[in-house]
Amino acid sequence: MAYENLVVEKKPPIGYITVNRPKVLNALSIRTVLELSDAFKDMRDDENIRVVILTGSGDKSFVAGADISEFQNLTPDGAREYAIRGQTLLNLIERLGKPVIAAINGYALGGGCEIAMACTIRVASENAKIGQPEVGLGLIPGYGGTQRLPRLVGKGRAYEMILTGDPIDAKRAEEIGLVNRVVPQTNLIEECEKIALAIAKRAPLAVRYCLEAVDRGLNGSLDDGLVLEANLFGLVFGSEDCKEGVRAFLEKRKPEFKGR
Ligand code: CO8
Repeated sequence: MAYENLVVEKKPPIGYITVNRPKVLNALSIRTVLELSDAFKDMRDDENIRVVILTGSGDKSFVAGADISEFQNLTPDGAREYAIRGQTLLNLIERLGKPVIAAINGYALGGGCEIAMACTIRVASENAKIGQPEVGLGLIPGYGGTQRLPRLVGKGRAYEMILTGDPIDAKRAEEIGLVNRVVPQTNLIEECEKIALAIAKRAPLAVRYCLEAVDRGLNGSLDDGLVLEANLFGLVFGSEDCKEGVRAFLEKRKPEFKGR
């Protein structure tokens, strides 16, 4: 697929996806959502890519939300389709089988906050402003904000953000656990790359199973999550990488993982 609204780059082991609509602060049009789905599937299927970094172009905005200009003629049924299309993309990101790091380089509002929350790890630049402003448009969040935000920061804090619609700054986002860390904008991608490379050194299958255990575990009961963890723990013992990791430790050398 030729991308009009994205810049996609691969420097294995890292893949980079940049939403590139700076004139509208990287707002997500329908086409952008479709392009993102295609780009993420490509990253998922490329075994040389171990971690994906998602960001927005320019120094002002990560993603300023869904493209509001496309809302004008939406019917209720069309709006439902619109929300499902976005939710499908965010589920794809959350369950990619490899980590996705959101490099939040400015505004992450509405759908922008929601897409960042579907990522595995969030790093924000000092100028970031993050929020769910939908109530100010007479809407409610439609790309998973009412579900992922309370899971990340707790019900009370999520209510405050969703009901006032007011964005919070990067420092506050770090305080409440909405972002993992805040860094100067000039270092943002470099900091994300450091995290990505630290993960890329580890066993790919083990990383994948950790993602699955945490993600699926959080959506169910503790008991079910523990069963899943035990099953995946058993499964990973059948991998060559597990044998290699244990052998390398005992032989006091670095492991060479193959993703098998
Ligand atoms: N959609 C379309 N255009 C946008 C958006 C957006 N979300 N955000 C900014 N733009 C455009 C502006 O219209 C403006 O265009 P132009 O130059 O042609 O006038 C350009 O980007 C620059 O924006 P501003 O001049 O407004 O820049 P400021 O620095 O003054 O303000 C803000 C920056 C505060 C980010 C401001 O632009 C703003 O409030 N933007 C809207 C933020 C917002 O409300 N986002 C949530 C949208 S709703 C949503 O995401 C729901 C997702 C789920 C959808 C499911 C529904 C079915």
